[in-house]
Amino acid sequence: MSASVDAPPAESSAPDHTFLADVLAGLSGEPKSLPCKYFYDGAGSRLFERITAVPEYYPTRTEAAIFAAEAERIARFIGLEAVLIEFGSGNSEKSRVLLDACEQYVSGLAAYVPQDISGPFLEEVANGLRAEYPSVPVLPVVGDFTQPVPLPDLPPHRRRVGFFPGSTIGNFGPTSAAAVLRTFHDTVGAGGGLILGADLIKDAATLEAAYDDAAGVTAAFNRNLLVRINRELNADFPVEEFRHEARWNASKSRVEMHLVTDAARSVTVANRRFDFAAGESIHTENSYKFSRDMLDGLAAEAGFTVNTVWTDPRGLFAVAAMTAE
Ligand code: AVJ
Repeated sequence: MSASVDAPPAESSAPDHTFLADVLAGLSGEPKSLPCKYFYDGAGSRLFERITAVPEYYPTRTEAAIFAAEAERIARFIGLEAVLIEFGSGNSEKSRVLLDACEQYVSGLAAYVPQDISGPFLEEVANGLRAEYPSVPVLPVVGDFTQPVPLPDLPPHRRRVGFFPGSTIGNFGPTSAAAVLRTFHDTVGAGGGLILGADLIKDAATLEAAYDDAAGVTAAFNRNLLVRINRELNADFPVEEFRHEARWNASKSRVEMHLVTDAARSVTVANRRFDFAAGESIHTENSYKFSRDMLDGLAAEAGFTVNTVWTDPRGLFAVAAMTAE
């Protein structure tokens, strides 16, 4: 996926794109940008965990509340003895509520397939789940969810249901988001399902506060990308001179995160010089927000039909259940 207005370099995942090449390309662009997938080094992952606990960042806790409130209906959508495939499973925390619900309401799953890029961590998580859910075969797959991944030997003739929570889909522009869902469609096959967590459009103040919390955790998360570039790519960003900014871009339906330098300066990355004008920004992330119509459209583009959209009483966040045609 290449750079364009809808699909910023934030999404590039081609194997030949190294961290260095992506950073040099992003800083050479006009406007300057950096890929948001590089936020998640050790410190970045810990900062993201802390973001999910700040009062302004509603998505994580709201989605969890929807899963809890709708557990039975979600389990019935997954169906009898299905294979549940989580894309970008991390610690599989969000799947536990679905594993519990499937056990309680639909006599369990035929298998749970967590897919993640980190192999060693995935094995550790899988072992924990096997101990906790002895009746569920846990079949981890190492891979990047933007690429089709060969699945392990799955129980045959079972409905496959994908699980993509957390509004991770919001990091992709419209074209790439449809491509990601199309990849999921190919994995679950016709008659399969997808449970997608997506953040909803709302007032600008709520959206901007969620990405610029008063405690400064999101600011630290954003700046940590420069800390990482300094450390790993021999760069000299004066990190504290880059101001965190969160902007709701209504026409593109996304919250943008930027790092802004108020003064003109030059920065060196791996012996290459990049000049910043006063007030210039580095665009570090897009977080797209959806309406019900946008979810229907996105699903349709990828060959899915939306069955149900569950939301919270305030209508902040959506969990969509869709079926692959
Ligand atoms: C992990 C992509 C869902 O966009 O809300 C949180 C990342 N960035 N605060 C989001 C994020 C700043 C988050 N996602």
